[in-house]
Amino acid sequence: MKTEKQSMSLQEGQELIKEAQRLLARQLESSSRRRFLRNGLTLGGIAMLTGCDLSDNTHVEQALSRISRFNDRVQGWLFNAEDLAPVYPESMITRPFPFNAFYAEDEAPEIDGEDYQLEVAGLVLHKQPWTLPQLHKMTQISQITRHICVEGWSAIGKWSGVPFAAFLQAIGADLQAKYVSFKCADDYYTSIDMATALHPQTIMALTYDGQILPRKYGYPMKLRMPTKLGYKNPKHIQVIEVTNRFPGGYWEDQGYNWFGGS
Ligand SMILES: Nc1nc2c(c(=O)[nH]1)N[C@H]1C(S)=C(S)[C@@H](COP(=O)(O)O)O[C@H]1N2
Ligand SMILES: [Mo]
Repeated sequence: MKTEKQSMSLQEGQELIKEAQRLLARQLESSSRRRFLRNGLTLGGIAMLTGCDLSDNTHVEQALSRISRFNDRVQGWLFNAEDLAPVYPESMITRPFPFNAFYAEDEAPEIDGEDYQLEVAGLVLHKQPWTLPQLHKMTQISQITRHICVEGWSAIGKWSGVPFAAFLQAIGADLQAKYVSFKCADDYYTSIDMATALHPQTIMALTYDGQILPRKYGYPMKLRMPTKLGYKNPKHIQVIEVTNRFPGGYWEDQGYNWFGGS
């Protein structure tokens, strides 16, 4: 029996693929991933991956979001916990380092460091909140890495803080869990895969360029991950949760690719 999908003309099919590729190109910012999809996708491939009818726009959107989740899995497989992001000399630090958020710089949250309590939740043994002095007492590391924003700029900066793997150990996190999610003092939230959480260059940054993390860059604490794009690096973190339930994110829920590797 002839289904509607099979009766789509070759030209319609090609149009659909072009539309899919345009949407994907917008959605997936990493050029290597884009190449993988550009070369790898055919209409049959899309239908097979998603198991869904591609004859209207809603279905295309749904298919694309499922492809993006498929792409998350591919990025997860390709991610090597031992591969380090490039590091740079002090002389290459970008000054001034750009500010970015979904609001203007003077609207950045104002957080009182004395009252600050970092909540930990989910699959962790020790749920006591953390104060700022407690975080500063832990062993700190420093790194100069490149931050890449999908809005078309990148900049080299120097952050120091607590290796996130050490913090996860300290709170007795279930390191087999799939996700770590972050809620911030603004409306922003995000989540990452456990492999990236445990990556040696993933740090809870408490300083920027030798100074206490300035308000605009995420005071009192941000997660700095040179292996992820800018929009996945949460500033002003208030709650950290270890979970197996997919948490999504502020930009990710609007179509940005969830894995967001750089
Ligand atoms: N809490 C919070 N974190 C955030 C954002 C935000 O709007 N709110 N924007 C993200 C984006 S898109 C970028 S590029 C970086 C910018 O960080 P910077 O101001 O330190 O350069 O923060 C990321 N983390
Ligand atoms: Mo960004």
